Amino acid sequence: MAEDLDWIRTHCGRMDHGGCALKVGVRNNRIVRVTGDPEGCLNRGYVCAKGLASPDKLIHPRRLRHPLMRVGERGAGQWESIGWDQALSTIAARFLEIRKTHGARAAAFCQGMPKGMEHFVLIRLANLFGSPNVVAVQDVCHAPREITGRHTCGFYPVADFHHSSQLALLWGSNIVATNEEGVICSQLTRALRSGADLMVVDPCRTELAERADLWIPLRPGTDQALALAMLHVIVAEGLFDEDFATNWTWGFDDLARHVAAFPPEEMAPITGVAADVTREAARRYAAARPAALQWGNAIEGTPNNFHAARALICLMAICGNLDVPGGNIAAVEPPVMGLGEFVRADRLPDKRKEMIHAHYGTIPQLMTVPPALFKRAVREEVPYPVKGMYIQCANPMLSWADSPGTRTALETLDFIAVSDIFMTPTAAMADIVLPAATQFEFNDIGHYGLGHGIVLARPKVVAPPPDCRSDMAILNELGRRMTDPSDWFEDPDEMLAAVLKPAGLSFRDFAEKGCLQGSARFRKYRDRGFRTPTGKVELRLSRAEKFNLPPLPDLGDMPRCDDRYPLLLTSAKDPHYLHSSYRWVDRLRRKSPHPLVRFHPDTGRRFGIRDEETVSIETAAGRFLQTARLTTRVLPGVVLAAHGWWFPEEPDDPLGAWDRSGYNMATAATPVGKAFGAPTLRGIPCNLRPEIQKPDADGEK
Ligand SMILES: Nc1nc2c(c(=O)[nH]1)N[C@H]1C(S)=C(S)[C@@H](COP(=O)(O)OP(=O)(O)OC[C@H]3O[C@@H](n4cnc5c(=O)[nH]c(N)nc54)[C@H](O)[C@@H]3O)O[C@H]1N2
Ligand SMILES: Nc1nc2c(c(=O)[nH]1)N[C@H]1C(S)=C(S)[C@@H](COP(=O)(O)OP(=O)(O)OC[C@H]3O[C@@H](n4cnc5c(=O)[nH]c(N)nc54)[C@H](O)[C@@H]3O)O[C@H]1N2
Ligand code: SF4
Ligand SMILES: [Mo]
Repeated sequence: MAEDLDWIRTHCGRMDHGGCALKVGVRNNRIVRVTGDPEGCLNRGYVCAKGLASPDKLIHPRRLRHPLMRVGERGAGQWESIGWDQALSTIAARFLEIRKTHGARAAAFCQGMPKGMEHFVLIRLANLFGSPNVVAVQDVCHAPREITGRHTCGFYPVADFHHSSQLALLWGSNIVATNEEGVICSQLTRALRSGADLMVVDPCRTELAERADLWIPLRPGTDQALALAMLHVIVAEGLFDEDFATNWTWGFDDLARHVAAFPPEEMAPITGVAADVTREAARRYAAARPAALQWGNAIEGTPNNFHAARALICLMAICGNLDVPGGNIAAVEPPVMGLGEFVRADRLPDKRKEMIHAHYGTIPQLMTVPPALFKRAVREEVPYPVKGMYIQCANPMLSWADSPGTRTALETLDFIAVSDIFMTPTAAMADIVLPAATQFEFNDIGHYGLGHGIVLARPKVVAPPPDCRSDMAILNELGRRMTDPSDWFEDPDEMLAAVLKPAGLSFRDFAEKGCLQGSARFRKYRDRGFRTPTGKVELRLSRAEKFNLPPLPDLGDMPRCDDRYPLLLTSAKDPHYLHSSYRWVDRLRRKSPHPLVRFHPDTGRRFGIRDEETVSIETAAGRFLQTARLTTRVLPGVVLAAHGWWFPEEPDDPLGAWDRSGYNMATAATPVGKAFGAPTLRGIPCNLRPEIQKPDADGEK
């Protein structure tokens, strides 16, 4: 009976970037029902399957409930339950010992996809401890778009779905499945209902591609080739916004000359997109004023992500879509504490010079260590040795390129502590495992630092199991033990209060409001110019020489197939999971029980593979097994595999069969891009072979 429940309003988080306002019905400290809140500022009632299933993870019988200490070999699955005091004092002692012997930078702090405030508390801990090394997946997620944006136009240009657009261009973004950065798909559907056109750039005919006015099916890993060809058309046909190009861009003529070399006809064999389709896409994008370009994560998973992001910002700029309502905007943040202040950036003034990746001359403002370069530091001591790592909200064994190399790097470290809610393949490699409290179990702030001009309240709904603690609480306690206690807080709620103080709100007031949005202001450059060295949008990067990066967006190395590896491999996120997370939540597993690799029936015929057969997907770097799903939705010649698969139900393997079906078994950690240190996750030449054995032997949970 819904009537006898206590209904609490909060926001979803930790199943993706979060964003949906939820009404959560509770009885006796148990969540009984979840519904979308019709008053939610982004979702207006929408909720997805993951959101609905999210309470199940709190009560899963195999959830981590006590701190654990390793007693056998690393990865052997032998543990002893210990108390919190012992767990925290062991971590603090080992980190202090590493700092004493090898210096603070030999201790690393690792975060997965940021889930809430814990990400910023971890950076604060690293800064106060004195280590410049926060290792994170930003090289392939977020940083290429955000930091390239800051260098090119002074801000991170996000698609504005709060105002009407004539056209939404989804570029490597499938937001009905992923809700990227909380850009809630229902916002897009509202825009489409109110008449916006839709174009989709994707090697897969997704649900949205099907609805689109134009689907541009491109070969994975070739995004900048398509963007350069579109720029070519827009310049050659004079379709750009002349006023903006003349007054507000730097290097327009250089760009114009440069893109002359990329006619659609010459790019077609690379991108697989027919020249007339490229021309039509360019004309439609240029004609729509405003157009919102929702650029997704798919453009970031290659060493060329800098070129791809640069080319797309040039498109936004010359068509007059930057910082206009319904275009790609510099979102104004609400008046909460600035990130730099919260993480105490002032305490580590030399961080930029000291970080592992500084050695490689990556792009300025990349403040997290790319995993590929971190692993080199661990294994080869380049540029210096790293000995210990604290890992939270992350599963590098599955999520970093080159899983076998990641395992070796973890084996090489002297000390590893992991905070998670479940025993993952990564947690299984730790010396100490901490049981985290999670979504619904503590007060948190969502969307802080995401650059969308919004923060969301995530008030606590139920109490965590007695021995589970939030990451914020754990880090606060570690901070007190490893750094000057006076830099820490009474409790995590005091941290949240500090963040909200400039807004003049208590957490309770904030929770009452639900969300805080910055004021909507546009064309801010008219008053103060763009925040770049030239004050303009730098189509030609004025500091390129200083950064040792190309001044104009280029092709970089395009994927090259050959007889051995004739197909191109890529992935899309599974709508029912978050990366490698939650395969153990039955309600989700039933919806997506096996790792599926999708390819065209023509490809199946060519390689002698039938639907539902087990396939070995092979690249020059390695192989993994998934179940074939033949579908005309995927372009012929493209292999769309699932990412993040392991098998928590595997009874005899403490590492959950991490090496059977994980996509990163077949990605390499070299070469990496100069700007972001990113490896190749998309557009990898590959081959397919039928395999006799089933990928998840009994297929049962
Ligand atoms: N090949 C390939 N590799 C990729 C990608 C790809 O598309 N292809 N995508 C990349 C991208 S975009 C990203 S962001 C990364 C993601 O990389 P990760 O963030 O490492 O990925 P997850 O597998 O989601 O790991 C998150 C872990 O956090 C745990 N967790 C959940 N809630 C909590 C909590 O409240 N506290 C704690 N302590 N733990 C919690 C989960 O149980 C899970 O084990 O992967 C990247 N890797
Ligand atoms: N359900 C779910 N939601 C998630 C996540 C999750 O794991 N699961 N992860 C979260 C995170 S951390 C992130 S970064 C976002 C990512 O969310 P998105 O930005 O949507 O990224 P993907 O799902 O990786 O890919 C989006 C689309 O790009 C297509 N694609 C594949 N390769 C290429 C290519 O080379 N070029 C182009 N143009 N398209 C290509 C895929 O077919 C897919 O339809 O999602 C977040 N939300
Ligand atoms: S779309 Fe994301 S924020 Fe919304 S309910 Fe689903 S998992 Fe939660
Ligand atoms: Mo991501």
